[in-house]
Order: sequence, then C-alpha cells, then structure tokens
Amino acid sequence: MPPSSLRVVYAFAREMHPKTTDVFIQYGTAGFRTKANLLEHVVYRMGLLAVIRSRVKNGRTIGMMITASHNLEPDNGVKLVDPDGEMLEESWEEIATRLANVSDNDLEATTVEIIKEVNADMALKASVFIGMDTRYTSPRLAAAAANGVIALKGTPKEFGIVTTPMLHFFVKCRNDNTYGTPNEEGYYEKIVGAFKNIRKRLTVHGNYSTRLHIDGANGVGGKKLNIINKSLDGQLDLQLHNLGGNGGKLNLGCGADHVKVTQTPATGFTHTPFERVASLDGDGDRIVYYYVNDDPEPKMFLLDGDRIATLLASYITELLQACGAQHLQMGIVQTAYANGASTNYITDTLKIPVKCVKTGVKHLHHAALGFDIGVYFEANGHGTVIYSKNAKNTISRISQEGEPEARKAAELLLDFIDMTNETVGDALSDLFLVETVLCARGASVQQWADYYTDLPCRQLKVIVQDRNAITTTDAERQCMTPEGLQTRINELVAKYNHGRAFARPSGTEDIVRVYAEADTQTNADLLAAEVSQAVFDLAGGVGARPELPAQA
Ligand code: NG1
Ligand code: ZN
Repeated sequence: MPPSSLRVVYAFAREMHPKTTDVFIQYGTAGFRTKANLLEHVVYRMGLLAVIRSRVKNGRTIGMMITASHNLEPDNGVKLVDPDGEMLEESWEEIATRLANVSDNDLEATTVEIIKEVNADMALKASVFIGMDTRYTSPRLAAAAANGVIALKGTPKEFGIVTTPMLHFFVKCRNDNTYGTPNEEGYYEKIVGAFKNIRKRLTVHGNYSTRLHIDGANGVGGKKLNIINKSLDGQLDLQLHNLGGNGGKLNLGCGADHVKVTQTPATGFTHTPFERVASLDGDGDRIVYYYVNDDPEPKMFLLDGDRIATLLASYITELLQACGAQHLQMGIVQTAYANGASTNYITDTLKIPVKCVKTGVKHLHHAALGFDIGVYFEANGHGTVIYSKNAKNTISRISQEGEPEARKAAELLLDFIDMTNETVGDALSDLFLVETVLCARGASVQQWADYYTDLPCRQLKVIVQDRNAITTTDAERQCMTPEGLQTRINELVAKYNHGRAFARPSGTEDIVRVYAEADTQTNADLLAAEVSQAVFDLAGGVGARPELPAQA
C-alpha cells in the first residue's frame, strides 16, 4: 500500500474518531484503560496498530479486546492480543502509546513512521479479531476498532460480547488450528467438553457438593456460564447471581476484585453458610472462591489465586506421580501479593519450586514457560497453567503405552490439559479445573480452606504527585526511590510478627499500592496504614495524609 493511500487514516480520524482530549494515555499492564469517553480515538488507532502488527506477523491474526475488566462501569479499555493468544509484546507498548497520543494532524505521518520502523509489509493481508465486554460504551468502541482495521485495509472480525479469555482463545485457535476452533462453540466444545469427560470418570463422593454459587459481577462471565449451564447435564448445580439486569451494576459491590480487596462477600444475593461461591470479575478472566460461616455476624473465608494455584499444582503433582511422569518439572509462579502462608505451604509442604515475579500477567506467563508445567496465579485470581510440548507428548505417550493405572491417570491429565485455557488466566476454565480437583478429592470448601491458613493482609492505595517517583527492585518487593522509603518500611515491618510490606506504583491506576501482612488483622491494617503514611510523606502525597485505623 503506497503511503498516499494512508489519507484514509486521517479522514476516518477526523470525521469519525477525532482526538478530543490532550490527556496523555499510556499502554500499561492491561493495555489502555481510562474513562470510556476519552478512548474512542485511542481504540481507532489501536485498530490501525493491530493491522500493522498482523502484517509484521506475516498476516497472522491479532486480537483486540474492549474492556476495563474489574473497573467500574464508566471506565473502558483496549488491549491487543498477540498471535499465540498472549499479551502484546512489551516493546510494542511504547509504539502503541506514541500512536495513541499524537494529534490527528500528525496521525498519518506517525503511522507511516511506525510502518517503516517495524518493517511491516503493507501488501500482506491482515486479520484482526475484536471482542468486547458488556459495558454500554463497548459497542461504540468496538466499531471504532473495526474502522481502524478497515482504514489500513485489514479484515476485522467482530465476536460481540465475549470474555477476555475467549478472545485470546479464538486468536490462538485461528493461528494454530490444533488448539481448537476459533469461535464460542469451539471454546465450549473444548473446555466444557473436557470437563464433562472428566466428570464421567469421577464419582461425586465425600464432602464434595455439586452446588456452586456464582457471583457474575454483573458482567460477561456469568452470562456465559448461564449458556454453559444448560449443557451441563447436572454435573454442577450452578446457582447464578449478579448476571446484570435487575439494576445490578458492573463490578459494584460484587465481583472478584471487590471480594478480594474489601475482604467482604458480594452484595446482590443471600449467602448460605458453608456453600461455595465463585466470584468472577467483569470480563471473566479472574476468579476467587469464598464461603461464609454461620456466626451471627458471618465471617468470610477467601480462597484466592494463591489457593487455586496450590490446589491445581498439588493435584497435577499427584497425577504426574500416578502416571510415572514425576520427572516433568512443575513450578508455581507468584507475585509479591501472594500471601506469605501460601509461599511457605508451596515450599514446605508441596515441595514445589516457586518463583516471584513483577506484577502483570505477562511476567508470570513468561516465568511459567521455564517449567515443563508452569502454574501461575496472581493473588487476585488471575492465572492459569501452561504445559510444554515435552509435557504434553510425555503424558500423551503414557496414555497410549502405559500400564493400566498410569494410563488412567494420563487420560485424566489430558482432559485436564484440554480444560485449561493456556493462553491467559480464564475464570471459566479455572472454575472447571477447581471443581474437578475438589470433586476428585471429595473435598468441601472448608477442607480446601484448611490446607493452610492465610496470614491476615491489607491492600491500600495512596495518591501521590508522580507515582513513578517510586521505583522498585527484587520483583517489586523493595523500593529503590525515593531515598529513605525502604529503610522506613523495613523499620515498620520489623515491629510486627510475620510482618511483610511493600509499595509499588500501579500500572493501571494513577496511584501507589501498599500491601502489608502480619500475624493479626489489626496488625496488618496498622502496618499497611503506617507504610501508606511513609509513602505519602516521602513520595509526595496529595490530599489528606492517610490515617491510622481507629483501633491503633
Ligand atoms: P496494578 O494496577 O498494576 O496493580 C492490577 C493488578 C494486577 C493485574 C493488573 C491488570 C493487583 C494488586 N494488581 O495491576 O495484578 O491484574 O491490574 O488487570 O491486583
Ligand atoms: Zn479481568
């Protein structure tokens, strides 16, 4: 395509998706994310970039997902998905940021510049898959995305409302047809199909109950489970809540992030003591479990991403042993937010290697690739399992040539692999994995919770002038700047039994996040507040200084 025909890039921008704001926007851990009304030009331009990316990848399909995940309704966002269903290559984040922020007048020239820089052959075909969440601003943004693709003569394919992990799955399948069929039916067929296969091999026994409550965060995940539920033949007794409609607002007072961060149950339905609840986030890529007890003031017990990781890893270990493939190296990848008790349990009880990396799924995914089988989860419930070719081949061989018992375990493991969305953390796939393990063990949710006891913890946010004034090292567990902050944190942590705390700039919000854990909830709350004050004082806090909790 000669650069002269890029005129249409400018024409579309001016006529349909003009840049109406000078607010600088950055491609962060989860793509671009901000108020929906600031995004239309950004999404249009990401449509352009997706076409360029597709051509750089020899015409392989690129994904675009319109969502702001667990954020509230007024926000929205866009992120690009690379050909194997993984997050956009990190070196392109700067390119995306540049393209999003130039003026409409400079858009054509910048597009030409980027095409040259990345050496895209504009004569090639380009294919872009587009998906969106349930926000009312999403259809408009998805249309802007498609226009961006069309402006550079790429072919958009719109999937409508899908979960984020579904879109990742479609992209992967489109580029690698051995993985599955690139549409919603293909997704159900593979992932739900594998769950049903497994259920035929297992008997419901012990304390496991098929009843599972779902907090759908009033987003897309619950809606899809409603579809899946109809085909489940009673293998699960799903009680669906917060499906949107009935006045429930997306992620407001419900959903995985609400449950995890506030450590309180979702609103919007009545909880029955000791019954499992799985809480999804707005775009269906995070899941946490919880239950409440029968105290007069019911207490909530949370089973977060760390719990899910340990549950899955311990079950996979058992199956590997049963099929005589224990030489396959399994590892767990976590971030600094992982509860210290989970890390100790992995090391001391499960005796599985564990790695800590920077926040952001791409870092976890990358580290997990270093194992034959890598289990990675953020504490917030975003994670999955990935299996190397070597692992898959070995298990497949055993399923054909092994002794009868080994064969059985290998067949189960093959279904377990099929049930896993390896491209990215997926609440629905994770749900089926968890339910499989609990069913196989005949375990109730309390028994699962008894595997280890979490250290009480607290997460807080601090507003500062420039969050990048805080720089970190050691997988974000230590602050390098501002000067004196780490020393202060060390002094505070030293006052508490089992104390641990850190502060890091968020990649998705203009804030600094503070995390603390300690022997009691009072102490965790106090330590988090004290560290917040230190951040406020030493890193240029804005507004009111964080207060210590009342009981201090
Ligand atoms: P930031 O805002 O950088 O902390 C949050 C989550 C990440 C990840 C991204 C993307 C926490 C503490 N942080 O990032 O784990 O999920 O959003 O959505 O949960
Ligand atoms: Zn999400």
